[in-house]
Amino acid sequence: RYIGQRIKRKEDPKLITGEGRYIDDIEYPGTLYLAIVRSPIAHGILKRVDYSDATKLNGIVGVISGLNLKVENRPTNFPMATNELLYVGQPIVAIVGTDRYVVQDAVELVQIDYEPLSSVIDPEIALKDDVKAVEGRSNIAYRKTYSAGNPEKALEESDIKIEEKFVLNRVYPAAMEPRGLLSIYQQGFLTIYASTQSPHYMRRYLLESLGNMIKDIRVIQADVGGAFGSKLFPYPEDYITAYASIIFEKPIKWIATRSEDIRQTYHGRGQIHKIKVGAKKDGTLQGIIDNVIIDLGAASHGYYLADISSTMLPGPYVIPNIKAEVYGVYTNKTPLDQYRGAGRPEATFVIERIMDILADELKIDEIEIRRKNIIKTTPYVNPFGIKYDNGDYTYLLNKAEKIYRELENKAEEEKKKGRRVGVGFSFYLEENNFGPWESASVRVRGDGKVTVIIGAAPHGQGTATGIAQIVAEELGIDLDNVEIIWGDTNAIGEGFGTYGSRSLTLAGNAALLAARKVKDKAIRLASQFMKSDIQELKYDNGKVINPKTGEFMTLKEISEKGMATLGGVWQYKEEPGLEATAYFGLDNLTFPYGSHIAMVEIEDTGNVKVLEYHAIDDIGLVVNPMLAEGQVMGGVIQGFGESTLEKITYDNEGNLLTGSFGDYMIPTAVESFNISWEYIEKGMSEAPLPSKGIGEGAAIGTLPAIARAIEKAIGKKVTELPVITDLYF
Ligand code: MCN
Ligand code: MO
Repeated sequence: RYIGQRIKRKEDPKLITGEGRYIDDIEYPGTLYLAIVRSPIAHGILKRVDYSDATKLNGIVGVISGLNLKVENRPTNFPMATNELLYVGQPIVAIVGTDRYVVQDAVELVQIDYEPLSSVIDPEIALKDDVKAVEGRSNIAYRKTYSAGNPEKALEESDIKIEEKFVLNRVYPAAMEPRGLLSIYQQGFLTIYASTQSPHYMRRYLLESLGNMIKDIRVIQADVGGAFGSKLFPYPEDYITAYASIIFEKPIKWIATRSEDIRQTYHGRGQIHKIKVGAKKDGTLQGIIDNVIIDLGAASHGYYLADISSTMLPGPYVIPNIKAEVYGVYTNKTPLDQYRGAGRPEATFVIERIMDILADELKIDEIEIRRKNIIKTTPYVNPFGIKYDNGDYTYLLNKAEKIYRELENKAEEEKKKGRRVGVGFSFYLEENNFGPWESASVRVRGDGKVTVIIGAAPHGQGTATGIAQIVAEELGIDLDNVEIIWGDTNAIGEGFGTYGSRSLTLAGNAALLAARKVKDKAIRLASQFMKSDIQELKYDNGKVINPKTGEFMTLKEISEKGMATLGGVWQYKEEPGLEATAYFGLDNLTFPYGSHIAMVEIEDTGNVKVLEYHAIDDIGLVVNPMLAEGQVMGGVIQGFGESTLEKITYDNEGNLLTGSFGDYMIPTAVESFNISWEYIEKGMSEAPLPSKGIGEGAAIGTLPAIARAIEKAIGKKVTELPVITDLYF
């Protein structure tokens, strides 16, 4: 049996022996390189572009400017600015040449004349809508109200009211590998190798814009050095490079430099929540009113993140009266999009901060206040109509409380010694498995081994191993006889990719259903080969057997028999081919939950040192606890960075001040710490294989736990991420 086992990743031998092939490792004969001339200012009118000097350089093949394509919710000029410049770094011109250095040199020689306009950087100023971020448009790009019950009245009737402003600053989804692609044009066909989370999305998007210029596009995902939500949707550079390769009929590569990547990869978070909360003396929540501002940057496509944050704001608590007023504002900054957790970290940070602050105000224990408000039975429909599937939240809360109390006792001892120590607790409930469905094909090869092709596109999670476990177990064959293929639009018709912690559950269940179809097919074929009645046969551990006679055929034998006859005829009634494709979608998202407990020390330098860290999750059935644990570890460290170090900072003119790893800090091995993880399996999902996702949970649960731990260690209220501890000294 494989499900539930801690099995090492099948993906790793290649990667740890240096056999991985990331975009920039892929060499194709005759490849040209592309570099981009970008807007030097945050807002202005483009007057003149002069690239005559640039084209004189030896090795320059051509220039592309003025490319405009219609793509929903993207900047008015997309993928290139043709009149209005909307943010620093917006592409204006692309230069194509024979090597990567000459195109960079050429970029320096391009002259851009522009007339500056006032820019809008602060999202709260943007909301006033005096100065426009985009000429002729309201800064309010998105507006929505979510409302349930009567929050105004509930607040009035409350014993206690609090008002707070919570800020989650913008962050950079710092993947080890910057973005990039190689686009190869041949006789009307485009083959694109990309560092992406979804080859199928990329193909669909590019076909929509460039489809009339070519016959078809095949997108192949190279090995990907991290993505964290930022490589899901195609970027301007993807359109420009694909277009350039069509125009010049050449293979063309574009790879972001690190500073390009920090500036131009869509940033995450960027939300402000101004909340009013009412509660009874005993801590029972009465009502919440939240004014949500999301800093969209120069394009509106990130608005959906505010929807997720707002509708998940109630979290695991009963709050009948609640309202969220959502404002998505344009600013003259890099556009915003999803980053690991995509809206749920923001929601969880806000509701958990509310719990802790209320507890302090009312002098109630922080676990007690949660227990009082937590949802007691599931399924549960939250006030905004989101249906939480199932779980035993109180059980997990009680389990986590034990760890919390222990750490509290330890912290008391340390404090007596004069150390600045604090323990933080968070409870999170999230939604995942986004995207309508996923596809998988299971094929038994002629030699009896099994190939599984999935539409999901894992890129570091190890999901291929998890799915191999599912298929090997279902077919009753050795794990070594199952290989997973992914990341190629030619290998499987349609699919979605890897995001929203969906791959194990959606692609895994599709693979499970496809494997079941293959088993049925094996029985039907075997019945013909063995000349026995279908009813007499059953599938058992990689074989089709006739229990009466003891006769059997292995999958390998069935497959071989279907392939063997050279020059023969197909004399059977059943179609040949031991393969099947299945699609799987859930009619409701899945809702995992968990708790994080952190004990930190604030050192005299202001440095936040994590002394102990514990996480408990319920994600339904866990297929591979080692992989799930790996996700939690990565997510916690990332969440720690977001809570204490990472902040995308612009000056008032819209220049990025944190444009390198010298200024933008991410956690390294030095800041990392031990994490202990456990799981319970009480909230099974409604899928045949009843799992939920774990890819983002830790990035959600960490923020409020760390924030609270710091708050307790320094004795000052925390309302903003990252927490800059120096400010409190
Ligand atoms: N798993 C399991 N049992 C479950 C659920 C998952 O054993 N019930 C295992 C899976 O086999 C897989 C891993 O846990 O190895 C995560 O699976 P899942 O929760 O389905 O998430 P996805 O595979 O869809 O991964 C996406 C998720 C997201 S949305 C972001 S953002 C993120 C994350 O994964 N980006 C990552 N983790 C990342 N990890 C790496 N290394 N790189 C990224 O870019
Ligand atoms: Mo994601």
